[in-house]
Amino acid sequence: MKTETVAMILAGGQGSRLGKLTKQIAKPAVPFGGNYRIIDFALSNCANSGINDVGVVTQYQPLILNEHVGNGSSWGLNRHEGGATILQPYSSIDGEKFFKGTAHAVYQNIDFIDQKNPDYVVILSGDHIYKMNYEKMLEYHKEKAASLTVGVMPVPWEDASRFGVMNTDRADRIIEFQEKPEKPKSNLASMGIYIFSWPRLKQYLVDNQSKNRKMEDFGHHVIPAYLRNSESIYAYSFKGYWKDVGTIESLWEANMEFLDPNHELNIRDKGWKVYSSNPNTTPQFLTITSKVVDSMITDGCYVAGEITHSILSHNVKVGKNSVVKDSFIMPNVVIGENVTIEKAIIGEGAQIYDGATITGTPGDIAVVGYDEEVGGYSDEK
Ligand code: ADQ
Ligand code: ADP
Repeated sequence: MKTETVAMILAGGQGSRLGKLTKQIAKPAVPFGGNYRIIDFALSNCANSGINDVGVVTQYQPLILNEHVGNGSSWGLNRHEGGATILQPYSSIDGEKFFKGTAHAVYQNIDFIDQKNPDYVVILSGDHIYKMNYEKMLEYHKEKAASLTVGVMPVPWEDASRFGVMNTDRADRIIEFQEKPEKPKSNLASMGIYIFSWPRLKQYLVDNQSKNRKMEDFGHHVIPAYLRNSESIYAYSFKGYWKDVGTIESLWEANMEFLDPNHELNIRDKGWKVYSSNPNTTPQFLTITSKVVDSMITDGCYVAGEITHSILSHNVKVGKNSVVKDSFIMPNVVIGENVTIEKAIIGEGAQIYDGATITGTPGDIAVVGYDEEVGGYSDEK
């Protein structure tokens, strides 16, 4: 069985910068936008781009992720051959339980990829919010006869050192690359989205492993090795919304942007649907005391309080005289009566008791962790 393209979604990250929100859950499984989890964007992009063979490489706290992704049928990924396959860290190759880095994670799954015998492998991160057609990038990869194509975007100079950055020639061939440099020479950033011609990548991963050369991370090792050997590496410019929701502030901001009906991350776009798998729950119920404006209220919610410019994920309860403003409430949260929540992210399953006040500022968003309980004291962080 021959597949032209296999996608590998790297979904192992702990997301340590999300603190309390990722203690029990891997970053790609973190809820987003009421109905979704972060990884839904990469999975939907694959489905919409006609890539039906998807490996999801897990590592840290994979339970919720496994449950959520299943066989990929929610994204339409099992309609054809393939579907989504969860790839767990295992110890067979070198006795190590955890994957070391992005390239090592792919190396450990060579058998999975080879079984599909693809020409190309698309490597993606499970923690980005964006809509992108990988098919167009693949066409570009073929046109350039590249052995690697990197998805790129300019970023503000002050952020450049958080990314892999590069310089290109006039034909967009990458001639210089620095992974998260202290002094960036460019603000053209790698999105961590790669298309590799598989036989060549496999050669690098296998040969170097046997020579004991480090080939653990794409940014630190693989791209520099490709450059040293004058492989043809091209930059593919992505124009559109793309966000690494790796910090509390960026996660909050992306949810607030998601609320904006005119935002370019238009969720009602019929031409590029974002799919998810959600529990089957009751319709939302808004009581006579409720007031809801400028907000997304998901199935299973019960609202008796006042919701302004906020997202309530499924099965959230908001009691009487409680006010929720400019906030993102994750699934299964119970908010009592006389509660004030403003500029906050409330983690999945949290309990907010009567009279509590949780308020943040745009630079310092208030956070309640997964399953955390908050009593009637203020400014819980
Ligand atoms: P980072 O995002 O910092 O930089 P990294 O943390 O290594 O790169 O992880 C990339 C993705 O792979 C994340 O989604 C992470 O969760 C996942 N991951 C990492 N190791 C894994 C493993 N062993 N098993 C499974 N999943 C794993 C990268 C590039 C930069 C680029 C940015 C863009 O290295 O050059 O600029 O992405 O965000
Ligand atoms: P942040 O974006 O907050 O820095 P990431 O999601 O990028 O967090 O993860 C940080 C790094 O830690 C990643 O390279 C990931 O592979 C690694 N990592 C995550 N979980 C574990 C774990 N359980 N054991 C070892 N390394 C891990």
